[in-house]
Order: sequence, then structure tokens, then C-alpha cells
Amino acid sequence: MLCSPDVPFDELAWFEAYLAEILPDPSAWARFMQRLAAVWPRLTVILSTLYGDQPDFATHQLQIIQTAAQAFAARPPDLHRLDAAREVPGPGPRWFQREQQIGGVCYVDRYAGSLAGIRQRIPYFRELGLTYLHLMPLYRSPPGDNDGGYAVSDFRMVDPALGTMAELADLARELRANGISLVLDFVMNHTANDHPWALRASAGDPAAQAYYWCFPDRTLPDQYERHLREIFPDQASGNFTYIPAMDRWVWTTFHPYQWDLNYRNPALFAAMLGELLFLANQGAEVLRLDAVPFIWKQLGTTCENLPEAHLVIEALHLLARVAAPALIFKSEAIVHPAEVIRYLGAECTLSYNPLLMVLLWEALATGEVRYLQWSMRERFALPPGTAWVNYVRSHDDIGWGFANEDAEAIGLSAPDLRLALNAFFTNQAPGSFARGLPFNFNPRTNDMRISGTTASLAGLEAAQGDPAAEDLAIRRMLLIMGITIAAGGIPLIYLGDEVGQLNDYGYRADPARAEDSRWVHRPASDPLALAARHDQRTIPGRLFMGVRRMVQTRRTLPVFAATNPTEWPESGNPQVLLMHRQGADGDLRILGNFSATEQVVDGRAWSDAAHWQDLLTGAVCAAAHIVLPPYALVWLVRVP
Ligand code: OTU
Repeated sequence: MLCSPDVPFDELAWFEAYLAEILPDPSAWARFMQRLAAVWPRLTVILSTLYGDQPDFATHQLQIIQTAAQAFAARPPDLHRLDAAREVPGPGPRWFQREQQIGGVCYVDRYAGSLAGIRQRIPYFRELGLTYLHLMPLYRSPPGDNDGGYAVSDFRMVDPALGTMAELADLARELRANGISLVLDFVMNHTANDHPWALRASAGDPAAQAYYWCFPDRTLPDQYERHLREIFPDQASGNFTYIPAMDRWVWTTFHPYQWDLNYRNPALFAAMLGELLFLANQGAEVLRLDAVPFIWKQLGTTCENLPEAHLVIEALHLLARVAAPALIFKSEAIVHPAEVIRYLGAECTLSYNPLLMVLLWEALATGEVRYLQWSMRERFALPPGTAWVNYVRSHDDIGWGFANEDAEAIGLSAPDLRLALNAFFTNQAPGSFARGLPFNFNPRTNDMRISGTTASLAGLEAAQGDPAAEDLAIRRMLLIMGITIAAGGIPLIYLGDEVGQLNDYGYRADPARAEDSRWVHRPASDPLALAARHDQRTIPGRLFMGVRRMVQTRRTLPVFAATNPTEWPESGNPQVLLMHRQGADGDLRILGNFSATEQVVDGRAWSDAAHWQDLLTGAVCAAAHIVLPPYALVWLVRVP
């Protein structure tokens, strides 16, 4: 019997009897109990806060612990070994903080046809330097419109068109053998309307209905609605959908076929824990928690980022520490920057960095770095033991989610800036090089988001074969991608960007996709572009070799580890961004010119070095006169 002074002895002892059946091997049982005892003081506080008022709370609590024990028992030996290796991190950066970390993200079908196709791309991933591969939702989904797989019909089944769950587990192993961690989505806010739970709910099963938010009439929905945002006003206005089969209104934040799950129900919490740990046991090392801000609802609030949503994630995190400690969570919270950061630490280990993403585009559009520099200086730092995932494009739209107060602090108007950026990126402003599409224009709020690939937004599509314009577009792409590669955290490349894939307007011919302009930036992988990647005379070649040079440089320099600070001092030139990476093992200044004209920087303003050398080209320059061609990015080390 294990106990610790902080742990209410009898509760754990009560579990032990039940757990012995699930974990008959005494050493496995002891390991599980030891980990449980370590998290129990906090876990029990959270569970009682969330569910303590339920009449059968003790039974629910037992069910939750049993679910964790079952997953622990089912976990394959190689993953138990990975757990052991990662549970006691040595000194220095943890695995996801290392300078070697480089991420890629793709849709299995669009990028490689199937899981077998992904497997064949492993040599390419290695060539690019990837260590982290996010395969976007690959689960069984409703036919037709399914929000790019973010409507999941069965968390335990791979879309049969792509392969099987056994193949996915094999792929995870093979990726790991090649130094690549598999990242999967955990779409935890909702299921598809044809998930077995939703089907049972539709058929009238009250227990299944309690997994969702079902209302007999519009009374409560109307009250909730007063404080809710509309996420997809164009395709799916309102947050509730009437389901005739059960004569109920169901909460559907996103599309009518995506039913929000009810985490106020401890049985649903236990069920989703089971799904989460099942995916961990297939070999996912990171789970991307989709749409986390929305998982808890409270009348009279916006139902986003509520304290209980944080508690649910923290509880899942603690239970993962017990059953699958190698697993880490990445939060997908595309909300106000101050809220984004609150998911990191006790809950998630990684987070998207949407603020850096939007401000890189803002700086490209305005040619000025003030807002980017100021916001990063204020908001880039993270709690220890966590890291950003830095990116320029994802499969989603770009929403201008920067902080209004940050804009005000430097004398800008965020609402005006949003309007200007929307015009710029949809080619409605003079001098725009961008070819983006509007996404969900909301006439009520005048809000709009932007779709488009990195290449099309950066000017490659508009360049139309004009070599000078193409050259500028390539420089813009390498500039912003290069900043994500140099910043602390995991750079994440939307695969296809590294060879300059343009917007694909083919989605307009597909009725299941035509209403959703995000499909314009989800092109199928282009074999011709990939084949040209080593030829520096081609666009794909310049991009690919440029990205790879930065990736290779980052990999060899420990100063790039996320444990070393990323600082954002002023460069002295309003069009030039300065990033400072410093650690025991290095001292680097990254300079990026966000304007289309040559810029000069006097490096004596921020260092006493006399000369600097660019690690990417080898060129040496005098600190007093650092010349940056249009959109140039240099990675400078001091010349002794
Ligand atoms: C996520 O995005 C996914 O990335 C989208 O592809 C899905 O459509 C959606 O969830 C539903 O599953 O609103 O515009 O703060 O902003 O979760 C994208 C989080 C989204 C939300 C985000 C959501």
C-alpha cells in the first residue's frame, strides 16, 4: 500500500482494490499507484471542484481512475519505455525545447494520399529536417462536408480511405525510429453528428443526450446566445441546431453537424479521457487540443476561456501523467494573446503562437515592425517547461487577433488596422502584393478573416512570372519563415509552403467545400515543385534550399533551444526587426528588413561588436553600417 503525507489515504486505498484487477502485474500496479499518488492531491481538488456536487461523485471518480488504469495496462511496451525515458528529464532542454525541433503539418489525403503515402515521404521529411509531424484529422468523418475532418465520427477509427488504426500505430513507430514525433488532433470540443454517441442521443437515449447540450426549446439557447460569438457566421450562423429526430436543440458552436460535448457531465469526461489515452497508445507523442476555449459553458458568459475549461484540461494532463507520461498537449486557442498563454504550464506544454503569426503578416503589409516588436517584447516569454509552436500559416484562416491595448500603447488603432489588413490581403488596397480571399465576412461586425497560402499572400501569385516580383515574394517568405525558425520554440511548416505552393481555386467546384474559402490554402502536394527543390534556378529550389539552410543552421546551434530567451530589442530602424537569441552557448542577432527597399542599421546602438558575420551566407559587415537588401534576413554572430 502506497501513501504520501498529502494524500487522503483511504481514497487511494479504496481504488487499489479495483485497480488490482485491471493491473494484475504487481510492478505495473505499483508504478501506476506511485504516479497516481503524485498527482492525486491536485487531481482530487479539480475533480471535486468540477464534479463534487454530483450525487454519485465517488463512482465517477473511480470510473475516471479505472479508465486511466485500463489505458496504462493497454499501453504497448515501447511506449512504456518512452514514458520512462521522458518522465525524468535530464539537465538542459527537454525534447520539445531542443534546437533540433522542426515541425511539419499536412492533411494525409491532400499531401500523400494515404498513410502508406506518408510513410513513403519519410526520407523527404528527414531531408527537410523534420522532427515533429502533425497529421491533421485522419479519423472517420461524415461524408461530404466535415470541416476538413474536424467533425469526428469515431476517434478510434482512421478514415478507411487513408488506412487503418494499426497502420497509424506502425507509422508512429517508424516515424519515431526516424527521429520524428507524431502529432495528432484531439478534437475534444465536439463530435460529428454521426458519432455513435450522437446517434444514440438522436434515438432518444438520455445518457447519450447528457453527453451533449440538448435543450427542449429555445428558452435557454436564446439566453446563452446573447453572449456568444458566431465562429462561422457565413456557413453556420447561430450556435444551436434543431434536431427533429429527438426534438431537441443541440449546441453546435461550429457547424450544425459538430455537436458540442458537455464536460459538466463526469461520464463524458471519463469517456473522452478514454479516447485521449487510446490515441496516446497508438503512439502520438503530442495531442493538439482543438478549440479548447469552448469546452465549458456558463450562462451569462461568452462561454470561452472559462476557469473550468482550464480545470478540465489540467485534469486530463494530470491523468496523462499517470497513464502515458510521454504524451504532451498542444493547445489550439486562437484567442486574445493574454488568454492564449493561460493554457500553458499546468495544462498544455505547447501552444500555437497566433500573435507572432498575425503580426508577421501585419509587418509585411505595413512595412513597419513597431507593433510586432512591441507585442513580442511584451508577450513572447513563457512559463518554464513550455514552448511555442511558431508558424506563418496553418490550415485555418488568419484572424487579426492582436491585442487592441497593445496597438493603443503605441498609438495605433487596432480596428482601423484590421480593416486596412483585410483590404491589403484581399488585394483591395493600392500596392497590395497579396492574393488572399475573405473568410466569413460578418456584415454585422464588419469582421473578416483571410484565407490564402503563404506564397499567394506573400506575392508569388501576383508576381505572375515577373522575375523581380518573384524575387521579392521569395524573400518575403524566407523572411517570415526564417523568423519562426530562429525564435524559441518549434517552427511549424505547413508542408507545401517550403516549395511555394500557390492558392488552389479548385475547391469552388466541390459543393462540400465551395462555401469554405480555407480550402484555397489546402492544395494537394505538387510533385513538380517537389522535384525542382534542389534546383536553385527555380522558385521551389530557392525556397526549399533557403528553408533548409536555416533549418540546418538552427539544428547545430544550442543557443536556439527554447530554454534560451528570445528577446526583441529595437533595431533603431522602424522597418527592421531585431531578435536576440542568447545563451551560455551563443549570442545571435537576427535582423529582418520588412520593407521593399534597402535599409541600413547601425549595430553599435545595441552591441559593442565591431563586425558581424551572417551565418546563412558567411558575409561579414561592419557593425556601424549593416546593409539589408529588401526583405533580407540575416543571422548575425559577432566576429571576434
Ligand atoms: C479549429 O479552429 C480548427 O483548427 C478548425 O479547422 C476547425 O474548423 C474548428 O476548430 C472546429 O473544429 O475557429 O477558425 O480559439 O478559433 O478552434 C478556426 C479556437 C476556429 C478557435 C479554433 C477554430
